[in-house]
Amino acid sequence: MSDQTRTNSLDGPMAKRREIQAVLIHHVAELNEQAVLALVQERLSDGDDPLSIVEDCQEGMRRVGEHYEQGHYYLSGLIMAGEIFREVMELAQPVIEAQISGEESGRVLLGTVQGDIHDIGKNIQGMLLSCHGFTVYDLGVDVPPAEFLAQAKKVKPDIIGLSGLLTSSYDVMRDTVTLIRDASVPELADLPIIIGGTSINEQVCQYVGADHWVVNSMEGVRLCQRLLADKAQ
Ligand code: B12
Repeated sequence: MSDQTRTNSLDGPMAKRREIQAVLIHHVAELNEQAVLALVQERLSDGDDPLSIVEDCQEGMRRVGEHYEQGHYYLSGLIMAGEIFREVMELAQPVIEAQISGEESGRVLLGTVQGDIHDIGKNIQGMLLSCHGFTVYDLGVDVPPAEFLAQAKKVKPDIIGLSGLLTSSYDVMRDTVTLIRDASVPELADLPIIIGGTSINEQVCQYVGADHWVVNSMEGVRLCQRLLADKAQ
């Protein structure tokens, strides 16, 4: 076999996989609901990793956002995208839950900050943490800083997770972190606070004053596991 042939034969399955992923990302970006659901169903039936399917849909959602920014989609496009993702999760979630199980571990207080109603990413993060044995206290969306503080005092979590997708959410996250840190409650003073959402980065994290940031929910799970292990030491 020539080197070229060998490369091609190795490339085959990889190239095919990349093509399948690209097609799904494209259909999500184009809001082709039926095509998305059919492809997701097909990939799940073929035994594909449900988390990788969710990541492809997440990339498709990023592109929907770009279409919206460029004026190609209106608000209805974002609403439609949200609906498609909800249906994808209806298919993927039972498979994820059947595949992953974890020992009982820490408690995470989670919510989308005030003024922001995006909850798809937060819900995925909450579901994955639950699957890995965490007890998740999900406060829902549009959660004021004072509510995070009140629930943190009540629930005594090991970790607090703030979700936010809007630029305007950064100030609310900052207010929330400040309120919790300044509350003069000893257990809350060093409590790790993680922020997550599509456009979060190191700069935002520093501005907000959070301890960690995450844009991928499996990384979120691993980070929470690490933080818990550190606490136990
Ligand atoms: C779907 C969508 C909506 C839906 C949301 C439905 C729902 N139930 O959530 C609806 C229609 C409601 C909506 C409304 C609006 N939206 Co919108 N929306 C989106 C879109 C297309 C996808 C978001 C999404 O679900 N992604 C998929 C999930 C899985 O990804 P994710 O959220 O990043 O989550 C992952 C990680 O970040 C992480 N994670 C998330 N949270 C957390 C938390 C913790 C603690 C951790 C550890 C991890 C973690 O885990 C997840 C899985 O890996 C984004 C585009 C984009 N780039 O994402 C725009 C986008 C976020 N929306 C945008 C805008 C402008 C709006 C509106 C203001 C539009 C309007 N004119 O009304 C409103 C705001 C409403 C409000 N007050 O919140 C802008 C924000 C721009 C900005 N810089 O502020 C975006 C970026 C689109 C764009 N490019 O312009 N939207």
